Amino acid sequence: NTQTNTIINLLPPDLSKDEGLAKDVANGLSQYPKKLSSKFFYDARGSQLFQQIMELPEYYLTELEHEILERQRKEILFAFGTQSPFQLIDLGAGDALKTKLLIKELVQSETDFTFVPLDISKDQLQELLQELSQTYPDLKVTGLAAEYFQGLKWLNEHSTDRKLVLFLGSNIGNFVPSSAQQFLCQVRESLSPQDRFLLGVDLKKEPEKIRQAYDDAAGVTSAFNLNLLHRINQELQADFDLDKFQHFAEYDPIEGTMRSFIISKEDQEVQVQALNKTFHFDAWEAIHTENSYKYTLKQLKEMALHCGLRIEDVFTDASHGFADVLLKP
Ligand code: AVJ
Repeated sequence: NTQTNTIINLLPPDLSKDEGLAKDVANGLSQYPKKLSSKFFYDARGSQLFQQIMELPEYYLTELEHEILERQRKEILFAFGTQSPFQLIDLGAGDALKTKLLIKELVQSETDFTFVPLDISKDQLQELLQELSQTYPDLKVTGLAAEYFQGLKWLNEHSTDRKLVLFLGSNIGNFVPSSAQQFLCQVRESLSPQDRFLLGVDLKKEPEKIRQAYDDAAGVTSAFNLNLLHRINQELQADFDLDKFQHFAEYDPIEGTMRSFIISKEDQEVQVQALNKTFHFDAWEAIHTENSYKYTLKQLKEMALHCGLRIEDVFTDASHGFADVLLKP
């Protein structure tokens, strides 16, 4: 069976993130409308800023999902059924803040399981393993440095344990609906009949509440968004003047799309040395940097059904603003 208390690295050694960023910048800033991918938010500084976002009063998502996992963790684990040894697989684990609520419950009830945090950041995994070994010396942990489906495939080849796959925090919201659909179907492909998938989704709600979660009064989300330009300055030797750009966030209640932008406050040119390119920005031209999709349970049910996944249970907070949905192949 799978080795524990170690990190298994499935990422190619030269998976240079810079190359990914360079490509994204070269393509995204030559198009109209301009765009950059939200997956590049998370350098060291960006990850720190995201931690701060999760503590903001406006960013309700974390609090609501925390409430769900805090109050209903027993029910969630009971619905899955923890009698036989299983793997608790956390896709994009990060600091596993919410997963730790489940881990705590499982450890207290002396359940036999292996925690498998999966992330593309080896540093994050290292830190998480370190911390968990101190809190729970007997916990079995296998860190997987991998892309989502590469990791799931590897686990299927190396273990016969049942699986509870987690994709929490409304991370699915960053996918446009067609990609979210594809993602669900790919997860479905990796599941055996006894396995389950717990998906965290932010639900449609009062539009102004959603908008403010992405445009907080303290300006942390603005700093998080603009950090993308800072990162491009650092890693691709660009000369973005952050004072000449501003954060803008709008919610489209029909599509359920929270969109974030970086707006050029004036007509300007920016040089990116590593690309040997200059990009022109018109006054008030926008760069689209992120989508955070919001769903209804009905929409989610249909997307799941399309891939042969059924909703076994829905766990929501008291305000029905967020849901952790237990899906069954
Ligand atoms: C980490 C993708 C769930 O979209 O709500 C927070 C990222 N962006 N504030 C989200 C984010 C701006 C977040 N996810």
